[in-house]
Amino acid sequence: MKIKKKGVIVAHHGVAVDILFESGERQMVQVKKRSGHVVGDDVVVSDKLLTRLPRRTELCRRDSRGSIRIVGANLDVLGVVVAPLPRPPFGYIDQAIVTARGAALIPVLVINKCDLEGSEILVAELTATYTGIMDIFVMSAVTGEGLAALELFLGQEFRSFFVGITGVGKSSLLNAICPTLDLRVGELYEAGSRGCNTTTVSTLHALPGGGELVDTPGFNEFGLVDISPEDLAGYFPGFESAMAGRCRFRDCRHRTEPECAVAKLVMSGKIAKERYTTYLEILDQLEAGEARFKSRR
Ligand SMILES: Nc1nc2c(ncn2[C@@H]2O[C@H](COP(=O)(O)OP(=O)(O)OP(=O)(O)O)[C@@H](O)[C@H]2O)c(=O)[nH]1
Ligand SMILES: [Mg+2]
Repeated sequence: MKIKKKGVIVAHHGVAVDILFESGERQMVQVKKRSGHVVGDDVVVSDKLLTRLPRRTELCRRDSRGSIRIVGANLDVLGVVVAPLPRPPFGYIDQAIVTARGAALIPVLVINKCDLEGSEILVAELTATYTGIMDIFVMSAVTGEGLAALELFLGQEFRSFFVGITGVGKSSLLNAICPTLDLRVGELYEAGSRGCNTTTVSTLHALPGGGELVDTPGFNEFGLVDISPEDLAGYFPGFESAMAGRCRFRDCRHRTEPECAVAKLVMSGKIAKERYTTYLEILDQLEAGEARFKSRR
């Protein structure tokens, strides 16, 4: 009888996946180039034949070419890592939060490099916008400031996934939490530098204080997948209070439609004007993507 072993994919190297079995043993198993397996996938291996088990959650994004990429499976938390340098592109944090909520993951914001001069400005900006919307961790992978609070949070048996543009310090943070890992980190970031990816493969690691964390290659685009323009407001950070209210039209996109619950809250100041403006810009992008998709069919 063939022996079946259950494990989890801890890294994907194109034509092979690295599997950690329940016994603690590890094995590389060959897979087809576009097998569709991702880090976090539960698998059963029998005689080098790999079967993927159903996913509990799935994190996807749309890249700059418009293609959908599944980036992780069976996750609980999406940690959006930002830094004063390099700064997050416009809409990045909001798109990440919308994606996390759409995929039933808990979003958290990690503001790294708080040791850098001038970082207070970014911290003040982001805490003003996102306090009450998600947990915010202000920290430095270099000095260790704020690390204990993040470790405590991640240690709740969560499987967490860090995203953020290249150079914000995702691998440095994981190294600070697990000093034995020694992941490769990039050169010191300088303003205006091209910012090539240092991390090229997503890898899953067990943390000493409990929980697991996936380090990922930085990506600049966090295009939304499976979120329709009508659904966007329901996931949009800062619009939580509007969701109890009802718009006149069920497919209201909250632009200029009459009797719109979101517009009323913007008028009364319960939704910040800046939040509403950002929502409209992301809605524009989503509608443009929808139009492109329709014209291709
Ligand atoms: N001052 C300061 N520098 C940091 C901190 N964290 C990381 N860095 C530096 O930022 C640069 C990039 O760090 P990485 O950890 O490689 O960044 P990354 O997000 O993993 O980048 P990719 O793998 O390319 O996506 C390195 O030179 C780090 O030393 C921090 O808290 N403070
Ligand atoms: Mg890295």
